This record gives sequence, C-alpha cells and structure tokens, in this order.
Amino acid sequence: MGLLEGKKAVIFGIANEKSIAWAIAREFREQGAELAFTYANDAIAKRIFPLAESIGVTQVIKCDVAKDEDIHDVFAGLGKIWDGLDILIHSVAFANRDELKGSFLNTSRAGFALAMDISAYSLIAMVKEAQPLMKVRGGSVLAMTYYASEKVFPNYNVMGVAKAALEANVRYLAEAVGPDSIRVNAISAGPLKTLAASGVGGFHQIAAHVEAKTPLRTNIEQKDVADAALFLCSDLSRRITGGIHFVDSGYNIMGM
Ligand code: NAD
Ligand code: 0WE
Repeated sequence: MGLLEGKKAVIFGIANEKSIAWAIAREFREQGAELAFTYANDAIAKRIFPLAESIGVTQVIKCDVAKDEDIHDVFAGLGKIWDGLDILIHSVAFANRDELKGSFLNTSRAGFALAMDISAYSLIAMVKEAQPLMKVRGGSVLAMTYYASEKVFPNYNVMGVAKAALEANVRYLAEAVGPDSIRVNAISAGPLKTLAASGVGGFHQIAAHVEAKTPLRTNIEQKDVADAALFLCSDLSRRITGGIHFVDSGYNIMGM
C-alpha cells in the first residue's frame, strides 16, 4: 500500500519534465495519491497536459498565482469534486530576469513587488483558500526554497529576499493553521538544472562548486526532493510543522 493512498493533492508549479513539481507529482502518484495540477499560462499548457495524461491526472487548471480570483477558482473547483484536500505543493517562483544579475542595489520597486508577490505572498493566498477543504481531515502544505534566503549568493538578488519572506510565511502559516491540523513546511533544495535555473549565468560553476565542497560531494537530483516531499506530505511526518528542511547534500552546514 502506498504512503499517500486515499490522499488528494494539488500541485502548483509544473512547467516541464525537469520541474521539481513534476518529480513530486510522479512520486505522489506512485504512492497512491489522486492529483490536480495548475499551470501559469498557455505556453505551459502544451507541455503539462501530456505529462498529466501520462500518469492519469485529469484535473489540470490554469492559475496565474498573481491573481486572487484564479487561486480562488482552483479551490472552489476542487471543492466541487473532492471531499477535502490533503496536500498542497507550492513550487512557484518568479523575478524579472534583469533583477537576477548585477548589483542588488539596482533592485527596482516594481521588480521587488513582483518577486515578492509571486514567490512569497502567493503561499498565503493559497493556504487561505485551501483551509476550508484541508481542515476536513487535516493536511500538509509544502513550499520550495533556496539557501540564498539566508546567505548572500551572487545574482540571486531579489529572489533571496523573496525566499526569506517565503520561509517566514511558512512559520506564520504553520501557527495560523496548526489548530486545523494543517502542517506547513518548506524544502530548501540544492541547485537543480530546471527551467527556472536555465539561463542563470554560471549555473555550471555553481554545480561544480557543490560537487567539490558539499559533505556528500554530489549535486542533488529532482528525485531527492520528491522523496523528502513524500515524507513531509505523508503521515510519517505528522508532528513536523513550520520547518525549513534542507535537501542539499549538506551544503548549508559548511563555513569554509
Ligand atoms: P520550474 O521553472 O520548473 O518551476 C517554476 C514554476 O513557477 C513554473 O512552473 C512556472 O510556470 C511557475 N510560475 C512562475 N510564475 C508563475 C505565476 N505567475 N503563476 C503560476 N505559476 C508561476 O523550476 P523549479 O526549479 O522546479 O522551481 C520550482 C521551485 O523550486 C521554485 O520555488 C524555485 O525557487 C524552487 N527551487 C529551485 C531550485 C533550483 O535550483 N532549480 C533550488 C531550490 C528551490
Ligand atoms: O529559485 C530559483 C529560480 C528562481 C527564478 C529564476 C528565474 C529565471 C528566469 C525566478 N525567476 C526567474 N525569472 C526568469 O525570467 N533557483 C534556486 C534557481 C536559481 O536561480 C538563480 C540561481 C539559482 C541556483 C538565479 C541567480 C543565481 C543562481
């Protein structure tokens, strides 16, 4: 029997077959969960529908997380077909490309607001709409973060500030929905070559650095994150909430 047998999960953030959220989706399906996907825009639709079909997922809903009404409609729709919701995966981040290079001093007011809105605020909006459905049986919310929230990484810039806000959101939300037996956690993943990491100047150098300097001397894979996500969204982690859990080959423990 799968660890997620009988559970219903909604997953935000699949763009293609390299997405962290796609690895999580496959793993959750193998473990018996019933899934719904959301996607940002029409450009992604042509990729996500075949992926969904390949693992028997029929609920695929358009949702721009910058829009309250889109988020509302996702959960209103799921409430009509599902008797409660057990799992919510937030695997979404965005900053304008020109904010992710050069000096942090050049961060614009609009660029700051956009990165915070899509990458951090959206978690609050989702949990607010999910709460009525999730409190039926209790549930687990999981977001994706990066260590550049805590330490300065070149070029990550405004995204580092947005991830710091996302991690604080995890703690505040965990307290806010804990009485409904809803848990909220984040995984802080090591660098992965996904769409969101493509075009990042020097990604190869970052990966080489991790391989040379981490305690485990290896980069992570999407499956490593999916396995940790399975634990954090299953009943095995029933008393774990509000935490940031590293899946990074141990990178975060190093000083020099
Ligand atoms: P990805 O590009 O596959 O996923 C990012 C997703 O965000 C995409 O599906 C994109 O459509 C979605 N998105 C962006 N703007 C949106 C909007 N307005 N509305 C709805 N969706 C929107 O890349 P990924 O690496 O799988 O990223 C997933 C998460 O993991 C992100 O939060 C990212 O910050 C985090 N993360 C990534 C890495 C890495 O190195 N790749 C490391 C740690 C954490
Ligand atoms: O969280 C991320 C990706 C965040 C991201 C990436 C992009 C690129 C394309 C957010 N918005 C955009 N907008 C775009 O237009 N990661 C952890 C991967 C990542 O992104 C970096 C990294 C790493 C690692 C950006 C700069 C430096 C390193």
